[in-house]
Amino acid sequence: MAQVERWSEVLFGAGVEAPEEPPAGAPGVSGRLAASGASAAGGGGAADPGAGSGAVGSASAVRLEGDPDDSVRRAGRVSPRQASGTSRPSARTLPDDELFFGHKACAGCGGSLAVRAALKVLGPHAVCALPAGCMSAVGFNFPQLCFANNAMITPFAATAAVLTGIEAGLRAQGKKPEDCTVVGFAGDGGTADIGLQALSGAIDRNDDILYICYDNEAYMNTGIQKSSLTPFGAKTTTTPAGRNAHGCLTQKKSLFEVVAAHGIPYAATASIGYLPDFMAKVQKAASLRGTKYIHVIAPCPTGWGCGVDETVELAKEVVDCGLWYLAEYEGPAVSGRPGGAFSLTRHPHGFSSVEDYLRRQGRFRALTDDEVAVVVAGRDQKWEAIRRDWA
Ligand SMILES: Cc1ncc(C[n+]2csc(CCOP(=O)(O)OP(=O)(O)O)c2C)c(N)n1
Ligand code: SF4
Ligand SMILES: [Mg+2]
Repeated sequence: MAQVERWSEVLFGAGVEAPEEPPAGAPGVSGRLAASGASAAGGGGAADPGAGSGAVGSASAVRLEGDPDDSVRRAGRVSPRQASGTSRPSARTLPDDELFFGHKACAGCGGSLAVRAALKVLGPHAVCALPAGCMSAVGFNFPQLCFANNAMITPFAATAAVLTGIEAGLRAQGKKPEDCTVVGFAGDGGTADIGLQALSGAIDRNDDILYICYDNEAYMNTGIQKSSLTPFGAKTTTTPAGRNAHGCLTQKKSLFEVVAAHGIPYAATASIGYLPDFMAKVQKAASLRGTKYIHVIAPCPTGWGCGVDETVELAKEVVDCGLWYLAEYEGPAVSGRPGGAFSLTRHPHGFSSVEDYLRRQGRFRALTDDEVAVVVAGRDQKWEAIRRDWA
Protein backbone atom coordinates (compact mmCIF):
# COMPACT_ATOMS: atom_id res chain seq x y z
CA MET A 1 0.00 0.00 0.00
CA ALA A 2 2.81 2.35 0.91
CA GLN A 3 4.28 1.53 -2.43
CA VAL A 4 1.08 2.47 -4.26
CA GLU A 5 1.02 5.77 -2.42
CA ARG A 6 4.54 6.48 -3.59
CA TRP A 7 3.63 5.64 -7.18
CA SER A 8 0.74 8.01 -7.04
CA GLU A 9 2.95 10.75 -5.67
CA VAL A 10 5.57 10.23 -8.32
CA LEU A 11 3.05 10.11 -11.15
CA PHE A 12 0.35 12.48 -10.09
CA GLY A 13 1.81 14.58 -7.29
CA ALA A 14 1.23 14.33 -3.56
CA GLY A 15 -2.36 14.44 -2.43
CA VAL A 16 -3.82 13.10 -5.68
CA GLU A 17 -5.64 9.81 -5.44
CA ALA A 18 -3.94 6.83 -7.04
CA PRO A 19 -5.77 4.82 -9.68
CA GLU A 20 -7.20 1.52 -8.49
CA GLU A 21 -4.12 -0.26 -9.75
CA PRO A 22 -0.71 1.32 -10.17
CA PRO A 23 -0.29 2.12 -13.86
CA ALA A 24 1.45 -0.65 -15.71
CA GLY A 25 4.97 0.35 -16.47
CA ALA A 26 4.78 3.22 -14.06
CA PRO A 27 8.21 4.46 -13.15
CA GLY A 28 7.98 2.74 -9.79
CA VAL A 29 7.48 -0.61 -11.48
CA SER A 30 10.32 -0.33 -13.88
CA GLY A 31 13.13 0.56 -11.62
CA ARG A 32 12.24 -0.39 -8.12
CA LEU A 33 14.74 -3.19 -7.86
CA ALA A 34 17.30 -1.40 -9.94
CA ALA A 35 17.86 1.64 -7.78
CA SER A 36 21.48 1.75 -6.79
CA GLY A 37 23.63 3.86 -4.60
CA ALA A 38 24.93 6.72 -6.66
CA SER A 39 28.53 6.37 -7.61
CA ALA A 40 30.23 9.14 -9.51
CA ALA A 41 29.14 9.48 -13.08
CA GLY A 42 31.39 8.40 -15.85
CA GLY A 43 32.37 11.97 -16.40
CA GLY A 44 28.83 13.23 -16.20
CA GLY A 45 25.72 12.83 -14.16
CA ALA A 46 25.17 9.13 -14.52
CA ALA A 47 25.90 6.52 -11.89
CA ASP A 48 26.93 2.99 -12.86
CA PRO A 49 23.88 0.91 -12.06
CA GLY A 50 26.06 -2.14 -11.68
CA ALA A 51 28.70 -0.70 -9.42
CA GLY A 52 28.77 -2.74 -6.29
CA SER A 53 25.04 -2.67 -5.71
CA GLY A 54 24.16 -5.88 -7.48
CA ALA A 55 21.42 -3.93 -9.16
CA VAL A 56 22.34 -4.93 -12.67
CA GLY A 57 20.55 -8.14 -13.29
CA SER A 58 17.78 -7.30 -10.87
CA ALA A 59 14.95 -7.34 -13.33
CA SER A 60 11.65 -5.75 -12.47
CA ALA A 61 8.52 -7.77 -13.03
CA VAL A 62 7.18 -7.29 -16.53
CA ARG A 63 3.54 -6.56 -16.17
CA LEU A 64 1.55 -9.02 -18.19
CA GLU A 65 -2.00 -8.30 -17.22
CA GLY A 66 -4.34 -5.44 -17.92
CA ASP A 67 -4.06 -2.90 -20.67
CA PRO A 68 -1.00 -0.72 -20.17
CA ASP A 69 -2.16 1.64 -22.84
CA ASP A 70 -5.43 2.18 -21.07
CA SER A 71 -3.88 2.73 -17.68
CA VAL A 72 -1.22 5.08 -18.99
CA ARG A 73 -3.87 6.94 -20.97
CA ARG A 74 -5.85 7.30 -17.79
CA ALA A 75 -2.85 9.18 -16.46
CA GLY A 76 -3.43 11.57 -19.36
CA ARG A 77 -0.09 11.22 -21.06
CA VAL A 78 -0.73 9.14 -24.16
CA SER A 79 -2.88 10.06 -27.10
CA PRO A 80 -4.79 7.40 -29.03
CA ARG A 81 -2.84 8.44 -32.13
CA GLN A 82 0.40 7.51 -30.42
CA ALA A 83 -0.89 4.07 -29.68
CA SER A 84 -1.90 3.36 -33.25
CA GLY A 85 -0.09 5.93 -35.40
CA THR A 86 0.97 4.80 -38.83
CA SER A 87 1.88 8.10 -40.53
CA ARG A 88 5.57 8.83 -41.02
CA PRO A 89 6.83 10.45 -37.83
CA SER A 90 7.60 14.15 -38.18
CA ALA A 91 7.49 17.30 -36.07
CA ARG A 92 3.84 17.58 -37.12
CA THR A 93 2.75 14.04 -36.35
CA LEU A 94 4.88 13.42 -33.28
CA PRO A 95 2.83 13.03 -30.10
CA ASP A 96 3.46 15.50 -27.29
CA ASP A 97 3.24 12.66 -24.81
CA GLU A 98 6.46 11.65 -23.12
CA LEU A 99 7.34 8.07 -22.19
CA PHE A 100 10.93 8.78 -21.05
CA PHE A 101 11.17 11.90 -18.99
CA GLY A 102 12.57 13.33 -15.76
CA HIS A 103 15.83 11.41 -16.10
CA LYS A 104 19.24 12.43 -14.79
CA ALA A 105 21.21 12.60 -18.02
CA CYS A 106 23.67 15.44 -18.49
CA ALA A 107 22.37 18.45 -20.37
CA GLY A 108 22.62 17.86 -24.09
CA CYS A 109 22.78 14.06 -23.81
CA GLY A 110 22.27 12.51 -27.24
CA GLY A 111 21.43 9.05 -25.91
CA SER A 112 18.47 10.30 -23.92
CA LEU A 113 17.12 12.08 -26.99
CA ALA A 114 17.33 8.82 -28.94
CA VAL A 115 15.44 6.87 -26.28
CA ARG A 116 12.81 9.59 -25.93
CA ALA A 117 12.21 9.87 -29.68
CA ALA A 118 12.10 6.11 -30.22
CA LEU A 119 9.51 5.65 -27.49
CA LYS A 120 7.35 8.38 -28.95
CA VAL A 121 7.21 6.26 -32.10
CA LEU A 122 6.80 2.89 -30.38
CA GLY A 123 4.17 4.05 -27.90
CA PRO A 124 3.20 2.83 -24.45
CA HIS A 125 2.91 -0.87 -25.29
CA ALA A 126 6.62 -1.16 -25.99
CA VAL A 127 8.51 -3.14 -23.36
CA CYS A 128 12.09 -1.93 -22.82
CA ALA A 129 15.26 -3.58 -21.60
CA LEU A 130 18.45 -1.64 -20.90
CA PRO A 131 21.82 -3.00 -19.82
CA ALA A 132 24.28 -1.19 -17.58
CA GLY A 133 25.15 2.10 -19.22
CA CYS A 134 24.20 5.74 -19.06
CA MET A 135 20.57 5.32 -20.09
CA SER A 136 19.82 2.79 -17.37
CA ALA A 137 21.85 4.80 -14.86
CA VAL A 138 19.95 8.00 -15.55
CA GLY A 139 16.57 6.37 -16.07
CA PHE A 140 16.16 4.14 -13.03
CA ASN A 141 16.83 6.33 -10.00
CA PHE A 142 14.18 5.56 -7.43
CA PRO A 143 11.89 7.32 -6.75
CA GLN A 144 12.33 9.35 -9.92
CA LEU A 145 12.01 6.46 -12.32
CA CYS A 146 11.66 7.68 -15.81
CA PHE A 147 9.97 5.15 -18.08
CA ALA A 148 6.21 5.26 -18.50
CA ASN A 149 6.57 1.97 -20.38
CA ASN A 150 7.41 -1.33 -18.77
CA ALA A 151 11.19 -1.31 -18.56
CA MET A 152 13.92 -3.30 -16.87
CA ILE A 153 17.67 -3.34 -16.41
CA THR A 154 19.56 -6.36 -17.74
CA PRO A 155 23.02 -7.72 -16.99
CA PHE A 156 25.55 -5.84 -19.10
CA ALA A 157 26.10 -8.63 -21.62
CA ALA A 158 22.53 -9.84 -21.87
CA THR A 159 20.36 -7.20 -23.52
CA ALA A 160 19.38 -9.29 -26.54
CA ALA A 161 18.96 -12.48 -24.48
CA VAL A 162 16.61 -10.67 -22.10
CA LEU A 163 14.65 -9.25 -25.03
CA THR A 164 14.28 -12.80 -26.32
CA GLY A 165 12.92 -13.92 -22.97
CA ILE A 166 10.48 -11.04 -22.63
CA GLU A 167 9.10 -11.57 -26.12
CA ALA A 168 8.74 -15.33 -25.66
CA GLY A 169 7.13 -14.90 -22.25
CA LEU A 170 4.57 -12.39 -23.45
CA ARG A 171 3.72 -14.49 -26.49
CA ALA A 172 3.51 -17.76 -24.55
CA GLN A 173 0.97 -16.22 -22.22
CA GLY A 174 -1.02 -14.71 -25.06
CA LYS A 175 -0.51 -11.27 -23.59
CA LYS A 176 1.46 -9.49 -26.27
CA PRO A 177 -0.62 -6.68 -27.71
CA GLU A 178 -0.52 -6.25 -31.49
CA ASP A 179 1.56 -3.07 -31.22
CA CYS A 180 3.94 -4.26 -28.51
CA THR A 181 7.56 -3.89 -29.57
CA VAL A 182 10.09 -5.54 -27.31
CA VAL A 183 12.95 -3.06 -27.56
CA GLY A 184 16.46 -2.81 -26.17
CA PHE A 185 18.48 0.38 -25.75
CA ALA A 186 22.15 -0.44 -25.28
CA GLY A 187 25.31 1.62 -25.57
CA ASP A 188 28.20 1.00 -27.93
CA GLY A 189 30.17 -0.91 -25.27
CA GLY A 190 27.12 -2.96 -24.33
CA THR A 191 26.48 -3.77 -27.98
CA ALA A 192 29.70 -3.97 -29.97
CA ASP A 193 31.79 -5.49 -27.18
CA ILE A 194 30.23 -7.30 -24.25
CA GLY A 195 26.71 -7.81 -25.67
CA LEU A 196 27.68 -8.93 -29.15
CA GLN A 197 27.28 -12.67 -28.62
CA ALA A 198 23.76 -12.27 -27.23
CA LEU A 199 22.81 -10.02 -30.13
CA SER A 200 24.29 -12.47 -32.63
CA GLY A 201 22.36 -15.34 -31.05
CA ALA A 202 19.07 -13.44 -31.15
CA ILE A 203 19.55 -12.61 -34.83
CA ASP A 204 20.40 -16.24 -35.51
CA ARG A 205 17.11 -17.31 -33.92
CA ASN A 206 15.34 -14.40 -35.65
CA ASP A 207 13.59 -13.47 -32.43
CA ASP A 208 10.96 -10.79 -32.84
CA ILE A 209 12.79 -7.94 -31.12
CA LEU A 210 14.13 -4.49 -31.89
CA TYR A 211 17.65 -3.71 -30.69
CA ILE A 212 18.70 -0.06 -30.68
CA CYS A 213 22.35 0.77 -30.07
CA TYR A 214 22.85 4.39 -29.01
CA ASP A 215 26.44 5.00 -29.93
CA ASN A 216 28.30 7.69 -27.97
CA GLU A 217 31.60 6.10 -28.95
CA ALA A 218 32.94 5.13 -25.51
CA TYR A 219 32.01 3.58 -22.17
CA MET A 220 30.66 6.86 -20.82
CA ASN A 221 28.97 5.67 -17.67
CA THR A 222 32.17 4.38 -16.11
CA GLY A 223 34.37 7.34 -16.99
CA ILE A 224 34.93 7.40 -20.77
CA GLN A 225 36.87 4.25 -21.67
CA LYS A 226 37.48 3.18 -25.27
CA SER A 227 35.05 0.72 -26.85
CA SER A 228 35.40 -0.94 -30.25
CA LEU A 229 33.20 1.86 -31.62
CA THR A 230 35.54 4.64 -30.46
CA PRO A 231 36.92 6.31 -33.58
CA PHE A 232 40.58 6.72 -34.49
CA GLY A 233 42.18 9.64 -32.67
CA ALA A 234 39.59 10.05 -29.91
CA LYS A 235 40.90 10.69 -26.43
CA THR A 236 39.46 8.48 -23.72
CA THR A 237 40.83 7.52 -20.31
CA THR A 238 42.21 4.30 -21.80
CA THR A 239 43.44 5.97 -25.01
CA PRO A 240 45.05 9.09 -23.62
CA ALA A 241 46.16 12.01 -25.72
CA GLY A 242 49.02 14.40 -25.13
CA ARG A 243 52.58 14.93 -26.31
CA ASN A 244 53.39 11.23 -26.68
CA ALA A 245 50.04 9.72 -27.52
CA HIS A 246 47.23 10.87 -29.77
CA GLY A 247 44.16 9.01 -28.64
CA CYS A 248 42.55 5.88 -30.00
CA LEU A 249 44.76 3.89 -32.35
CA THR A 250 42.10 1.61 -33.81
CA GLN A 251 39.31 2.24 -36.31
CA LYS A 252 35.62 2.20 -35.42
CA LYS A 253 34.15 -1.25 -35.95
CA SER A 254 31.52 -1.35 -38.70
CA LEU A 255 28.88 -2.99 -36.54
CA PHE A 256 26.04 -2.24 -38.95
CA GLU A 257 27.74 -4.43 -41.53
CA VAL A 258 28.56 -7.10 -38.96
CA VAL A 259 24.87 -7.26 -38.07
CA ALA A 260 23.83 -7.23 -41.72
CA ALA A 261 26.18 -10.14 -42.43
CA HIS A 262 23.85 -12.27 -40.30
CA GLY A 263 21.09 -11.78 -42.90
CA ILE A 264 18.93 -9.99 -40.29
CA PRO A 265 15.52 -8.93 -41.67
CA TYR A 266 16.21 -5.24 -41.09
CA ALA A 267 19.13 -3.11 -39.93
CA ALA A 268 19.70 0.61 -40.20
CA THR A 269 22.07 3.38 -39.24
CA ALA A 270 20.79 6.71 -37.97
CA SER A 271 21.79 9.87 -36.17
CA ILE A 272 20.01 12.06 -33.68
CA GLY A 273 21.02 14.92 -35.98
CA TYR A 274 18.53 13.52 -38.48
CA LEU A 275 15.72 12.69 -36.11
CA PRO A 276 12.87 12.20 -38.65
CA ASP A 277 15.03 9.65 -40.50
CA PHE A 278 15.75 7.84 -37.20
CA MET A 279 12.11 7.80 -36.19
CA ALA A 280 10.99 6.57 -39.60
CA LYS A 281 13.44 3.68 -39.24
CA VAL A 282 12.11 2.88 -35.77
CA GLN A 283 8.60 2.85 -37.17
CA LYS A 284 9.61 0.63 -40.08
CA ALA A 285 11.44 -1.75 -37.76
CA ALA A 286 8.40 -1.99 -35.50
CA SER A 287 6.24 -2.96 -38.47
CA LEU A 288 8.46 -5.91 -39.40
CA ARG A 289 8.61 -9.28 -37.67
CA GLY A 290 11.87 -10.97 -36.70
CA THR A 291 15.04 -9.31 -35.42
CA LYS A 292 15.65 -5.65 -36.19
CA TYR A 293 18.70 -3.53 -35.38
CA ILE A 294 19.16 0.25 -35.44
CA HIS A 295 22.49 1.92 -34.79
CA VAL A 296 22.04 5.57 -33.87
CA ILE A 297 24.88 8.03 -33.35
CA ALA A 298 24.20 9.90 -30.12
CA PRO A 299 26.90 12.41 -29.11
CA CYS A 300 27.84 12.82 -25.47
CA PRO A 301 29.00 16.35 -24.58
CA THR A 302 30.73 15.04 -21.45
CA GLY A 303 32.85 12.50 -23.27
CA TRP A 304 33.27 14.35 -26.54
CA GLY A 305 34.36 17.67 -25.07
CA CYS A 306 31.78 19.81 -26.80
CA GLY A 307 29.10 22.23 -25.67
CA VAL A 308 25.80 20.88 -24.42
CA ASP A 309 24.09 22.88 -27.16
CA GLU A 310 26.21 21.28 -29.89
CA THR A 311 24.98 17.69 -29.62
CA VAL A 312 22.44 17.77 -32.40
CA GLU A 313 24.64 19.89 -34.67
CA LEU A 314 27.56 17.46 -34.24
CA ALA A 315 25.28 14.50 -34.90
CA LYS A 316 24.30 16.20 -38.16
CA GLU A 317 27.86 17.18 -39.01
CA VAL A 318 29.24 13.67 -38.61
CA VAL A 319 26.83 12.60 -41.35
CA ASP A 320 27.44 15.68 -43.50
CA CYS A 321 31.22 15.27 -43.42
CA GLY A 322 30.90 11.59 -44.35
CA LEU A 323 32.28 9.99 -41.18
CA TRP A 324 28.84 8.43 -40.64
CA TYR A 325 26.17 7.44 -43.13
CA LEU A 326 22.42 6.96 -43.07
CA ALA A 327 21.66 3.55 -44.53
CA GLU A 328 19.42 0.52 -44.40
CA TYR A 329 19.90 -3.17 -44.91
CA GLU A 330 16.95 -5.38 -45.77
CA GLY A 331 17.67 -9.07 -45.40
CA PRO A 332 16.61 -11.72 -47.90
CA ALA A 333 13.21 -12.17 -46.23
CA VAL A 334 12.35 -8.48 -46.59
CA SER A 335 14.15 -7.49 -49.79
CA GLY A 336 13.47 -10.73 -51.65
CA ARG A 337 17.10 -10.73 -52.77
CA PRO A 338 19.56 -13.46 -51.84
CA GLY A 339 22.10 -11.85 -49.55
CA GLY A 340 19.77 -8.92 -48.90
CA ALA A 341 20.15 -5.33 -50.05
CA PHE A 342 21.88 -2.21 -48.72
CA SER A 343 20.67 1.27 -49.55
CA LEU A 344 21.36 4.83 -48.48
CA THR A 345 18.60 6.98 -47.02
CA ARG A 346 20.72 10.07 -47.48
CA HIS A 347 22.87 10.59 -50.58
CA PRO A 348 25.47 13.26 -49.94
CA HIS A 349 26.59 15.09 -53.08
CA GLY A 350 29.60 16.54 -51.35
CA PHE A 351 31.03 16.47 -47.87
CA SER A 352 31.53 19.21 -45.31
CA SER A 353 34.93 19.53 -43.64
CA VAL A 354 36.11 16.57 -41.56
CA GLU A 355 38.64 18.83 -39.89
CA ASP A 356 35.95 21.28 -38.74
CA TYR A 357 33.98 18.37 -37.27
CA LEU A 358 37.01 17.00 -35.41
CA ARG A 359 38.35 20.32 -34.18
CA ARG A 360 35.03 21.20 -32.50
CA GLN A 361 35.59 18.39 -30.00
CA GLY A 362 38.07 18.31 -27.15
CA ARG A 363 38.60 14.57 -27.57
CA PHE A 364 40.37 15.12 -30.92
CA ARG A 365 42.47 18.07 -29.76
CA ALA A 366 45.82 16.27 -30.02
CA LEU A 367 45.36 15.18 -33.63
CA THR A 368 48.00 16.49 -36.02
CA ASP A 369 47.18 17.65 -39.54
CA ASP A 370 48.67 14.41 -40.86
CA GLU A 371 46.38 12.40 -38.61
CA VAL A 372 43.38 14.40 -39.77
CA ALA A 373 44.43 13.54 -43.32
CA VAL A 374 44.41 9.85 -42.34
CA VAL A 375 40.81 10.24 -41.14
CA VAL A 376 39.83 11.95 -44.41
CA ALA A 377 41.49 9.19 -46.44
CA GLY A 378 39.60 6.56 -44.44
CA ARG A 379 36.35 8.39 -45.12
CA ASP A 380 37.04 8.49 -48.86
CA GLN A 381 37.88 4.79 -48.97
CA LYS A 382 34.69 3.93 -47.13
CA TRP A 383 32.55 6.00 -49.47
CA GLU A 384 34.16 4.47 -52.51
CA ALA A 385 32.96 1.09 -51.23
CA ILE A 386 29.53 2.41 -50.23
CA ARG A 387 28.93 3.98 -53.66
CA ARG A 388 30.14 0.85 -55.40
CA ASP A 389 28.21 -1.69 -53.33
CA TRP A 390 25.14 0.03 -51.87
CA ALA A 391 24.00 2.92 -54.00
C1 LIG B 1 29.67 -7.28 -16.38
C2 LIG B 1 29.88 -5.83 -16.14
N1 LIG B 1 31.05 -5.27 -16.46
C3 LIG B 1 31.24 -3.97 -16.27
C4 LIG B 1 30.26 -3.17 -15.75
C5 LIG B 1 30.52 -1.72 -15.51
N2 LIG B 1 29.83 -0.85 -16.46
C6 LIG B 1 28.64 -0.31 -16.20
S1 LIG B 1 28.11 0.76 -17.35
C7 LIG B 1 29.54 0.54 -18.23
C8 LIG B 1 29.78 1.33 -19.48
C9 LIG B 1 28.76 1.13 -20.54
O1 LIG B 1 29.20 1.70 -21.74
P1 LIG B 1 28.23 1.74 -22.98
O2 LIG B 1 27.63 0.42 -23.20
O3 LIG B 1 28.96 2.32 -24.13
O4 LIG B 1 27.07 2.71 -22.49
P2 LIG B 1 27.22 4.26 -22.03
O5 LIG B 1 27.63 4.24 -20.61
O6 LIG B 1 28.23 4.89 -22.91
O7 LIG B 1 25.85 4.82 -22.22
C10 LIG B 1 30.38 -0.39 -17.62
C11 LIG B 1 31.72 -0.79 -18.11
C12 LIG B 1 29.03 -3.79 -15.41
N3 LIG B 1 28.02 -3.08 -14.91
N4 LIG B 1 28.85 -5.11 -15.61
S1 SF4 C 1 25.92 9.59 -22.42
FE1 SF4 C 1 27.24 11.34 -21.85
S2 SF4 C 1 25.84 13.10 -21.82
FE2 SF4 C 1 24.55 11.22 -21.67
S3 SF4 C 1 24.33 10.85 -19.45
FE3 SF4 C 1 26.12 9.69 -20.15
S4 SF4 C 1 27.91 11.01 -19.70
FE4 SF4 C 1 26.04 12.30 -19.69
MG1 LIG D 1 28.87 4.33 -24.84
